[in-house]
Amino acid sequence: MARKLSPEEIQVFKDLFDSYDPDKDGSITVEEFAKVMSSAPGKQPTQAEVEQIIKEVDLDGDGTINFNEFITMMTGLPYPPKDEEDAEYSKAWKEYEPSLNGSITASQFRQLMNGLGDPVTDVEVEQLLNNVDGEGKLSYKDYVHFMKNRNIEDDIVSGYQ
Ligand SMILES: [Ca+2]
Ligand SMILES: [Ca+2]
Repeated sequence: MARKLSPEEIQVFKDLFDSYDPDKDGSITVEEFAKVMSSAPGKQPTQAEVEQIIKEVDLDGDGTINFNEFITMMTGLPYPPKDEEDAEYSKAWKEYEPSLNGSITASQFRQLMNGLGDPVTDVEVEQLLNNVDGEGKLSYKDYVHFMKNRNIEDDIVSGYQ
């Protein structure tokens, strides 16, 4: 699992980022990047080379490097770190309820869990829906909460095996 950056490390990156971003607008343009590169010793990169670097680092495609992209470039790891579990949960949920703001029914929930290869028992569904709003529907928040608690229980159980 990716190690989280400490606040001190983030501050170091922030200072470095600021030195690339003299107008402090929160993004490094091709021009700003080229300026730093050209003040560094060694071979001067061409405009095309700088553009190429920016292109590789520019994850959101806006033509500049923001702070998150900068850290990703420096560490070689996605920043902010993605919670892979959450991504998996939301992907499965979106097949039934794309906005993440609505709710799904018990039978949709069952299908969703089957799709994850993690079927739920009737008792689990019943308990879950009883704990929720009494309308027999499940919000995204309830679902994530359930998934997290369920995995913790699984971990505890497998810890004794
Ligand atoms: Ca700037
Ligand atoms: Ca960008």
